[in-house]
Amino acid sequence: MDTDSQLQQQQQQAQQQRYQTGNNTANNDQPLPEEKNTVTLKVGLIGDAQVGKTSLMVKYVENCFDEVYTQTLGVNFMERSINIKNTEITFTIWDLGGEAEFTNMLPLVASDAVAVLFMFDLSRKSTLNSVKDWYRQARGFNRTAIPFLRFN
Ligand SMILES: Nc1nc2c(ncn2[C@@H]2O[C@H](COP(=O)(O)OP(=O)(O)OP(=O)(O)O)[C@@H](O)[C@H]2O)c(=O)[nH]1
Ligand SMILES: [Mg+2]
Repeated sequence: MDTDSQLQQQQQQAQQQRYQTGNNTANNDQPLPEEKNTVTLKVGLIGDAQVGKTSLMVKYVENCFDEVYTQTLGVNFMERSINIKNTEITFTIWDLGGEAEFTNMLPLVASDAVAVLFMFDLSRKSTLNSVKDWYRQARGFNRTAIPFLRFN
């Protein structure tokens, strides 16, 4: 047997072995599984007390609603992930208690957020008036977040 034939025979044997062992990736015949992208987006919820910030967050993350009011003392935090095509998007939601005493924690909620929801209660005009002030203060800590106005 000449050298060319020997070489061909060796190649065929190696190929056959790869099929038998299921290892057919040596020559990149099979595509590798696609890597999953992950993105984390921070969203802030800001507005006067009792406008429904925590309720909105809990509804979005746990799909439940509680009629009993529990005041947020400081900052609440929840997260929810969704998949779009090959990307896992995790929303981290930061919810600031609306009483004036918690305003010093506004930087925690506003900084690095990609979006801020300014919320008010349609049945209380004062909560809409406050939005201007919340917006002004939040902008002081974050000039790039996309602002949304939402009422309940
Ligand atoms: N009718 C009605 N009630 C709501 C709605 N959203 C929330 N509530 C009620 O309003 C009250 C206050 O809701 P919260 O979500 O706790 O308000 P919050 O803005 O987080 O209040 P703080 O934590 O004090 O800042 C609760 O009794 C809720 O059940 C809504 O869309 N409609
Ligand atoms: Mg709350």
